[in-house]
Amino acid sequence: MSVVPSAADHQRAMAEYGRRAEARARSLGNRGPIRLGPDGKLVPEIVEAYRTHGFFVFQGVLSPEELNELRAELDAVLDRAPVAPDATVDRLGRPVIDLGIRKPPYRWARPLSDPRGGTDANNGRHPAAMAQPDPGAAAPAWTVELLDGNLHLSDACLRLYGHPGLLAAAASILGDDFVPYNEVTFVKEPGLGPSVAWHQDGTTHWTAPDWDEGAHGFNFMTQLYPSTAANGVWVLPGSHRLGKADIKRMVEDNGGSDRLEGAVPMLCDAGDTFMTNRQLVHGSFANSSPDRRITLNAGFFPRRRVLNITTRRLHGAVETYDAARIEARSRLIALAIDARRQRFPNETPFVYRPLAGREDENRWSEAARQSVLKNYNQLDMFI
Ligand SMILES: O=C(O)CCC(=O)C(=O)O
Repeated sequence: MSVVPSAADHQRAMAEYGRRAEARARSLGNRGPIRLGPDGKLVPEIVEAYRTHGFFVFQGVLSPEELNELRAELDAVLDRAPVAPDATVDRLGRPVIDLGIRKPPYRWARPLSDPRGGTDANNGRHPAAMAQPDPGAAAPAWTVELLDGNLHLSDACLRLYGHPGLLAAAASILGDDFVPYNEVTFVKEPGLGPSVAWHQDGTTHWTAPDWDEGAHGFNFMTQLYPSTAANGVWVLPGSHRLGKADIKRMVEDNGGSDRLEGAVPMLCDAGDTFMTNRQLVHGSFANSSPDRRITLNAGFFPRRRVLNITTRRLHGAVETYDAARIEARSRLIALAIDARRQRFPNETPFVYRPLAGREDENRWSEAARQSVLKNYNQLDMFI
């Protein structure tokens, strides 16, 4: 019978694991500000470091002003969440408001649990369970672990989505005609945040004859608080180039421990953004630490890996993404660029090539909030 560790024991074990890996993480040479060359694309050193390790840490992406706006809006969204999946009040005791959002924006988990590891959930893509420390008697029954649809939940998130440096990075890695995936927020409250068991993202192209290291795109993961070894996402550097990993076997070969050797934590300060290949073996541990993590994910794909591709979603539905679907979803990039232009008029806006010249059709306004933004994530595309 496995013993449930106390949160304090788990925190100690994570601190020791983190100490061993932190120096390696910092020595990889894959961190720095977004640097673009005269062609408006990432300088080759950044592209090379990203290709080698499967992630790059962009430092100083958010100004203090933008960071504060994002924190305040995310707090407001979390304050409005029902306290439990079937609750009618939020954590401030107010009646829950119906936002008219079709896809449920909140996902809950039991504190410090592993909701998916070692189960068949998500087509069994998290094959090994993580340690699930005891959160203690004072912990609430539920904690929000995920927000789905960042752009219609927070205007600050919409503006971040139009960030010229990040969009230039996307164009550099994926081509000018890159297309969107989805936008979700991972919430890891101190002493409560559940784990996300080791996995690789991507469901479609693993066995394609032309599979390559970039076949399933990447996620930007913007951090509203420092990302540490204890609360952050860990990755196996370089694993994005090696195809589908046998994660169950890796954990077995590691003596059954989820603290895989060779993995490193993605470390950064508040306001930094990771660019993380979705094929990397990655995961995060129960957050037994005293430090909160909030990550804003925004994913992007190469167009040729999406256009006219038929794929099965994690929950089983089969979909084909035609050019009209891609264009409708990509309008959110143009809308975000305009929302950002209105808020930060001194910045040079990014030009999203597939919709260049159509800026007037994609102006940000209260009318566009209703007609384009609300429920935009019904059009998310999953490969
Ligand atoms: O943020 C986390 O803890 C997990 C993120 C993750 O697994 C993902 O973005 O695919």
